[in-house]
Amino acid sequence: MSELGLGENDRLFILTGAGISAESGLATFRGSGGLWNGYRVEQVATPEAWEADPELVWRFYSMRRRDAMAAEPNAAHRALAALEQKSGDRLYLCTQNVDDLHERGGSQRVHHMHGSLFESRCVRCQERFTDRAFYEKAAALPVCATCGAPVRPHIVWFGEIPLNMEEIYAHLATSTHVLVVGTSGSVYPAAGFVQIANQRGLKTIYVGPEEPLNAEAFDTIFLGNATEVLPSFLR
Ligand code: BV8
Ligand code: ZN
Repeated sequence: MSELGLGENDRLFILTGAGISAESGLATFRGSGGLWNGYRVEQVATPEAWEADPELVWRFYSMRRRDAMAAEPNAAHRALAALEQKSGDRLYLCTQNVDDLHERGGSQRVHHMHGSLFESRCVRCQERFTDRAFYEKAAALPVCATCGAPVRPHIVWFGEIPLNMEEIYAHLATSTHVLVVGTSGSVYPAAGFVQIANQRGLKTIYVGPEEPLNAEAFDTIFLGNATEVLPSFLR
């Protein structure tokens, strides 16, 4: 039985946020004083921002994609991958992050509820673009090779509906434990998952260096950096 208190038949729902990538050098949303190169994330991560200035939004995500490509996964990403190895399909990893460090840290199944920096879609015919070559040449605002319409980041902006919510709720309904790592609990519906877990009597655990806004909803809080705390769950 690890510090997580997982038994043989327990099922673990994991939610991660920007904090798990902080030690890989990727800025968090609120750690940077909520500003990205002078922009509030709510200003550039909205459909209105895209309508008003698609080039600015495309540049904002191209900068974040470059940062993500230059970053390396850390011991926290690798610990969750090792936990997946041990638990198989009894572990469901949902991330709010749009970087690919969980995958590069070894996790096989990752649900990006807010989309990914490495996926874009045509605003008209919805064609998806995921190959890296697309990004290398698409410095300026790309257009769809099929229909000529603009291509947008496949990212869930504020006011948009997170991806595969029914899949997330289904896993919350069948889990016995919820582990939340490195998220301030400031954005919904992600910040509300722990309340759903409480209503179902699940064991709820938080890991991070400071209490999240929804701290009162957790049974246990391990205060510390993810790279220090998560590997201890494997022992
Ligand atoms: C929706 C992709 C309907 C973009 C993101 C008023 C009240 C309540 C809600 C609302 C409201 N007005 C509007 C809303 C809804 C809104 C919302 O919640 N707004 C907030 C600002 C109030 N939500 C939405 O619009 C969502 N859609 O509601 O649709 C719906 C609802 C239910 C069901 C169906 C439909 C869509 C929101 C998605 C927006 N996109 N990301 C991009 O990346 O550019 S959000 C983005 O910010 C993240 O993905 C994440 O979700 C969120 C918060 O970021 P965090 O990951 O928590 O990072 P943060 O910096 O905040 O915190 C970092 C944490 O790490 C800290 O706690 C820190 O202590 C910790 N940390 C630091 N170092 C470490 C560490 N932890 C561990 N180790 C370390 N070393
Ligand atoms: Zn198209």
